[in-house]
Amino acid sequence: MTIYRVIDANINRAREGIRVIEDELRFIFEKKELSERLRSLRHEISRIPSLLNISSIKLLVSRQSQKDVGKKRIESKRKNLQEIIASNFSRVEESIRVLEEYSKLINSKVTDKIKKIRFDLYVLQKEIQLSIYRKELTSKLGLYIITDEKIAGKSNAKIVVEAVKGGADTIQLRDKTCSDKKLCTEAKKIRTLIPQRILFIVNDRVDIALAVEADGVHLGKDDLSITEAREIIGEDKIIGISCDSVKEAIKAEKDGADYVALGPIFPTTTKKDVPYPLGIKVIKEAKKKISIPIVAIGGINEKNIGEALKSGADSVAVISAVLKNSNISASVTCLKKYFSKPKV
Ligand code: TZP
Ligand code: MG
Repeated sequence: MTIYRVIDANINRAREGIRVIEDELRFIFEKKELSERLRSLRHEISRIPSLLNISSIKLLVSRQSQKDVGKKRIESKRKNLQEIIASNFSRVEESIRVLEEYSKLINSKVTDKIKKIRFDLYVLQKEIQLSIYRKELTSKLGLYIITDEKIAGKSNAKIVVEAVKGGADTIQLRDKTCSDKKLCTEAKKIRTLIPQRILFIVNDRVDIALAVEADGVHLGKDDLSITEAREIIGEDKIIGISCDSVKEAIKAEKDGADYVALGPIFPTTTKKDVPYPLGIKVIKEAKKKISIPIVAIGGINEKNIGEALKSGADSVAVISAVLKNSNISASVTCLKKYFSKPKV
């Protein structure tokens, strides 16, 4: 039957498309759970012919690749990894729709099962593409400067202007004493001072991060949970979380955090309610167990930043070593030298 040829082509197209996405998630983005969910959908697709009572031999017999009139069509170009995923999802969803339609001619009871696969794919596509979008954002965390008006003896806005000038990659607005009204006004102003290439994170306050269109929020132990914050802030924003052990970092990744701030690595006087310094070894241990970025924090300065980065920290967050210097911009530039140029 000629429709077997259509079924064979679309089963192959769907499985191959899923494999492309699966491998990108598995080997490039290291998203184990998402890649496994795709794998199980791929297996469901492989079972469609048998649900339609078509043997693999019959499908092979129907195959006529040599005389396929579409075989010489030129493949489209891809700009980046996200585009590879998007176009392969379209390809897979289209194939499933074709299978769905043709299954109506063979056994309409199977049609509903195929339709369910298509809807599972839509859900998974959204989750995968947004999670990769956030992964790409967090790959830019780099030198992470946190504001503190008391330590700097300057306004948050002034700190931000100098940090931007010095070459900060991420700026976090952290002010635990300000009123809501003032904090929101300040955050709005700061949003205008931070160019798009630099990440802007708001500490503690999911509502304010959302209101000022920051890139994300940073949570601690007394703040909303990751799940609660995600519901409010949405899937296109970063959620970072403070952790003081490898165990906490593993849990944070499972709960859906986009990065962890791990520390204090070295002695610090900036934050009082923190445990004894964890030392460099915690970065090495966490690196083996989690795949989201690790931001080393606590007592980082020019003398130890190199060691933190060499131990596997993807980013380094600094308060006093930068803000205590009257020339914030110069001290940011000095720390920035320890970050190698991004790999192309
Ligand atoms: N979380 C863990 S240590 C710390 C925070 C916010 C303070 C980091 O400040 P400093 O001055 O860079 O040690
Ligand atoms: Mg907090």
